[in-house]
Amino acid sequence: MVNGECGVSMKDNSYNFESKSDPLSIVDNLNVHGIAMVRGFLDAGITSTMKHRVAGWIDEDSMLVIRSVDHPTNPDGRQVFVSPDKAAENGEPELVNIFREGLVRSVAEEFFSPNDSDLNPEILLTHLRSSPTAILPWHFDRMQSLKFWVYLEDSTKDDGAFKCCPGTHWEGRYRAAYYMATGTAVHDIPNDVPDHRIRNPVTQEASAGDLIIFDPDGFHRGGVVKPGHERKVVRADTFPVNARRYADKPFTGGWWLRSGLNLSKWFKRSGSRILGDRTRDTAVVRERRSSQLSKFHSRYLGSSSRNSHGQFFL
Ligand SMILES: O=C(O)CCC(=O)C(=O)O
Ligand SMILES: [Fe+2]
Repeated sequence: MVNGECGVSMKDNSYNFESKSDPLSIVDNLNVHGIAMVRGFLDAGITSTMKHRVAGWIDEDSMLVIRSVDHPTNPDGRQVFVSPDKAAENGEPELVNIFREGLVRSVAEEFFSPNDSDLNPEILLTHLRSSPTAILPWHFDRMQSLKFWVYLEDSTKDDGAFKCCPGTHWEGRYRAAYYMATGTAVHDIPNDVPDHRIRNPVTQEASAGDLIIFDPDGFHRGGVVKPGHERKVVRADTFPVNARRYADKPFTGGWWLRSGLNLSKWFKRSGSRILGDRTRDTAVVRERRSSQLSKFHSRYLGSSSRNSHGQFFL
């Protein structure tokens, strides 16, 4: 690749994911870096309307809240899922206009084409507060998606701005695919990447109204929200239709891959590189808190047949 092409400067190892408000330029950045950034996606007026709306919706009593979820590492944080369609029926069309129409719709279509995707059926409103630990360890997501984030407030390093390692989405993809093909359930994919494996991380500071689009197959995490700081993001996750979820329904492809009939499960050593103790893969399955586990079991593995996208382990 020629120096400087695709926004990469080999000299100072900095990256530029900024994209024009154009689906093809965004998808090009996603393909190369796993992340794209559209500055000034929302104008000041809409950003301020959104801030006002979110302050109302994030309240548990709001009719639009589908469920609230504990944040795994930000104990004082608040996260609720809302339905954009219900909000529109309620005379509040902004979430639909932003996340289910226009640029976001075209990017999702262009990214997954010719496959169909389920475009942001639920929107996650997040308000994270100061905490001594980072917002999640370095990881890639177990379940495949494409994520759209809009910042409601300027977000700097001290506010815990999003971090990622550009280009690692290809590594995450093939890691996930290897585990799934050799009989591991999606919720058991070892996806937490130890810090010493992290190279060239980028902290993506952003202003209110900026849009970040990222492919969570890439290594990512949030920063540390410093005392006196907070982070407010609206996030929307798009899933390719028919992608494997955490739980496999009986007789689906994933269910057969997990069964004893999958020969790759027994012969995976022949399908992988031979490594020594000092060079082996040290990615891990994140330790699950018991409260998360019981929610997880009732939601994904229990009797409930609801095919939800909610996540307790990212
Ligand atoms: O909140 C963050 O900074 C990271 C969130 C994350 O891991 C995700 O959306 O997949
Ligand atoms: Fe994640």
